Amino acid sequence: MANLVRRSAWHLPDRLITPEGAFLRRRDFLRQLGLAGGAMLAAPGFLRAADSPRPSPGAGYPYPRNPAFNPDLKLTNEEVATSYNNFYEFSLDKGEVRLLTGKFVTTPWSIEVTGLCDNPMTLALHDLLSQVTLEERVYRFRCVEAWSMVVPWTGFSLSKLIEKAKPKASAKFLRFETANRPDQFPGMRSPRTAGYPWPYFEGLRMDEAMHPLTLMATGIYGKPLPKQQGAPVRLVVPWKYGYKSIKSIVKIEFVATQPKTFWETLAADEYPFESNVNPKVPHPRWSQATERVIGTFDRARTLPYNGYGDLVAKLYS
Ligand SMILES: Nc1nc2c(c(=O)[nH]1)N[C@H]1C(S)=C(S)[C@@H](COP(=O)(O)O)O[C@H]1N2
Ligand SMILES: [Mo]
Repeated sequence: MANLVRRSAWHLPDRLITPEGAFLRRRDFLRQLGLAGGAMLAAPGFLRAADSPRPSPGAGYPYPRNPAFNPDLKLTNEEVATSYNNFYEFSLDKGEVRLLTGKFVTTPWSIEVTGLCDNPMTLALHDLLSQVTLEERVYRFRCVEAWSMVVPWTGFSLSKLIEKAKPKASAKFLRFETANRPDQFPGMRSPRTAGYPWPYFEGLRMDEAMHPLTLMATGIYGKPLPKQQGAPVRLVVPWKYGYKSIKSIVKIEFVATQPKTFWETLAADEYPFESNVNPKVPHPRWSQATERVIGTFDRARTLPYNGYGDLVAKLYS
């Protein structure tokens, strides 16, 4: 069984292959979620476990790793992952981003949850974090530019926050927004990018947002998120191209119709709303069949849904 999986679906360099143990633990996880056999549940089992209060954002690291999430994948070197960033509010140059974050203030921080819901709220991040349980998950992350990494995120399922807000039946999508701080984000003022449609915004369907894989991340490599990675809280949607994983979120709005996104506004034919990782659909200007695994000399085959098809393909059938 594991062999079959390796040969047919997981054409990755040896050390990126999910060993059998991890694969089986993952099946257990799917069963827990009720995803293995059929029905897609909105608020599955493990979410209920998430009730013990936790202290402020900086505290508690590292949080326990959830063994269901491919824990045996070889992690991208931390120094590599945290110095190679797409965060256009700072720079177009991935290596430069982290050097330009000096003025960015990430505490205190609050998130406004608004729109079509019965319980709109503006929550201080430390209050929100006292109401959820953080855990660590190792995810593959695939940028549309055909590079990828494997990193341990710390966070909680976005569904927990959505449930608190009590969305109305008319809420079919979520719209996310990054902080709007030209004084702290040099890319919002620099000639090449000042004209972009700031602040950065993204969107998900409600079922995508409720999916247990969809993570609100507050940490990486067992530490609070560094600024260049989207501190203090960002989205991670591992089966979609990286730009869907919006950083430094200040606002989440429930809306009835599909919202526009930052990248769609800039180039709709290149960055459509859905943007699921798909090796068979090339970007108009390059192939998506393979990816450069940063921090290594490997090129890996890109997997449909970035390897999460068993968990998410049903959303698109
Ligand atoms: N606010 C904001 N969020 C963003 C971006 C950005 O420029 N601004 N870039 C996106 C892109 S293209 C990618 S690949 C990921 C990169 O995340 P990382 O730097 O943590 O690897 O962030 C995404 N989220
Ligand atoms: Mo990206």
